[in-house]
Amino acid sequence: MCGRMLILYVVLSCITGLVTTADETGLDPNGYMLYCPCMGRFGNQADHFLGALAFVKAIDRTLVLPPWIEYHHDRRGSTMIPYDTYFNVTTVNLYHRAITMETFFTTIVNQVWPEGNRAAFCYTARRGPKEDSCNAKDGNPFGPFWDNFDVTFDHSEMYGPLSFDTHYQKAHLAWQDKYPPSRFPALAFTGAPASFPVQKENVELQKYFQYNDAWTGKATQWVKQNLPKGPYVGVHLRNGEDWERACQHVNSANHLFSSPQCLGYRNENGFLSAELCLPSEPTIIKHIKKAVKKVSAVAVFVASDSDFMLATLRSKLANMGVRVAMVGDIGDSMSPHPHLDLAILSRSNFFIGNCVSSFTAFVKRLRDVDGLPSGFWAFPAAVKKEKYKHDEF
Ligand code: GFB
Repeated sequence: MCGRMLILYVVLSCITGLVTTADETGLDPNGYMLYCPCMGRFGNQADHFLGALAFVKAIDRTLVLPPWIEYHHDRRGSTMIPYDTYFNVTTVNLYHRAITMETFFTTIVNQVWPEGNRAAFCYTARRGPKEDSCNAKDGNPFGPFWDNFDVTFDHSEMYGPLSFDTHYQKAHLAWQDKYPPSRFPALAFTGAPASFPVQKENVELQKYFQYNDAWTGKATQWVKQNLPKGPYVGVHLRNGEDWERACQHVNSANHLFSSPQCLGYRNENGFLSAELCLPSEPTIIKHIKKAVKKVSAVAVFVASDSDFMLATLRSKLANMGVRVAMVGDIGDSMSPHPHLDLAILSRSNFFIGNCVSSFTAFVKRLRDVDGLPSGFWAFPAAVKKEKYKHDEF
């Protein structure tokens, strides 16, 4: 009986891949993958994370989950926030084996990736103090990121022309061939091995990228304390100075940042416009009114990087009897935080976001996992309405 159980276990393990996850030392014989999410702020890093997740699965190494890199107005440089401060590591492991970078560096680093033979991986040489090098620690956040873990690189590995798009070209075989774990137990990338915006094929991986209980709880608590009981509409107003400048490029390209999320990756649903990027007040009011009616909302939750338009919204929506609220308003005991906004937006009964913004894109993807409806300012444009495949409102 015991023997049969063992055979069954071995067969099952081979099928599920368990046998390759760790040898008797507890280490992954297939090796590890590390990267610096060195481009952009949270929305960009989140897009990259999904690509990195698809890539690490294809090359079948353990993902070392990097901390989030944050930039604060009141602090110089960058701050590293462990992955699991906001997100759930267990759900990532449902897709592929992963450990946090903090765990990696406090437990197994010396066995896996001892000092003295650490390579930094980049597609091609980066500009910096050294010739023909990844210059992996040159500049912010590159230097501070690796310093956070006391990493010094001994040499560079330029991996071009290998690709990290493993969906079409069987690229993973080339990686495994060129960089076997026996010689390269850890691949440490100078930037994320992923594209921005997220590749269409990787959007669905959002289901493994979920808030932890602490942040889900904070959002629930905020809603309970600050909104009347009932459905609410969540809106993202991206309108700071950086955004105004970025939106000036709408006429010179087919896409800007995350615009494929509504326009389609090949513009099959429409084209960029100033209104899509930086919607006018009438557009914002019109969409919110429609959404409030659609879900019989009792409140509107506003998130913004700059102008929350609270006075305007309260006055224009006065006859609809909805409360208009934001985190950190007078009397609110909770402090504003991008992840609190994201978590509250992600569970609203209807969400209206900015199609061009990757901050919006994160919310939209989270909501899609739960089948919650979302829309975008000024989308669909009237002319493309018949092609619109998303939630109409
Ligand atoms: O996340 P992110 O890449 O989104 O960068 P976009 C925008 C940052 O602004 C966020 C803050 O990470 C937040 O720190 N932010 C934006 C917000 N909206 C909100 C909000 O509603 N609430 C709070 N609390 N914070 C693009 C970048 O930003 O902006 C491009 O993708 C470029 O790389 C461009 O920098 C100008 O995609 O919206």
